[in-house]
Amino acid sequence: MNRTLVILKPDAVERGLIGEILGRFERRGLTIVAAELRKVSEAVAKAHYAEHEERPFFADLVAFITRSAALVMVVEGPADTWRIVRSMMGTTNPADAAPGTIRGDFATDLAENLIHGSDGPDAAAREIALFFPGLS
Ligand code: 3AN
Repeated sequence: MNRTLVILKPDAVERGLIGEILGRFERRGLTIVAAELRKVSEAVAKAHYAEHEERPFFADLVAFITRSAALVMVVEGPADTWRIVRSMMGTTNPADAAPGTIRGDFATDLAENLIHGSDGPDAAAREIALFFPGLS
């Protein structure tokens, strides 16, 4: 089996979109193997977004992901789960996201774009270990 990390960001939780988004993953045939509604700490947020440390939007990114509870979860499928999730998310900028994708259906803003999904197998392993260190 193959796993990836998904975060329903604070805007998704605030807007009451958890059920809508989880339902899409379930209907697609993916399994939620771990999930927790939690306020992400600043330290974990900075580690998670370390690749963006030098970017001008880094401080805003950390402030956004830590502002209220997020639903952090591990999603499992038979293969290439990270790619399935990323295609369901839509492009980073919702202005380019196709209708039928999560961002294409529910987001308009580049910062408040509802969802994070690991962008490859290495990132998935690193991010699962960061957010769910006890998960076997
Ligand atoms: P994705 O979330 O699609 O994996 P990343 O990892 O490139 O995209 O970016 C992480 C987050 O940083 C995005 N979800 C978005 O909220 C924010 N972000 C990316 N690029 C920009 C930008 N040019 N200006 C503001 N925020 C950005």
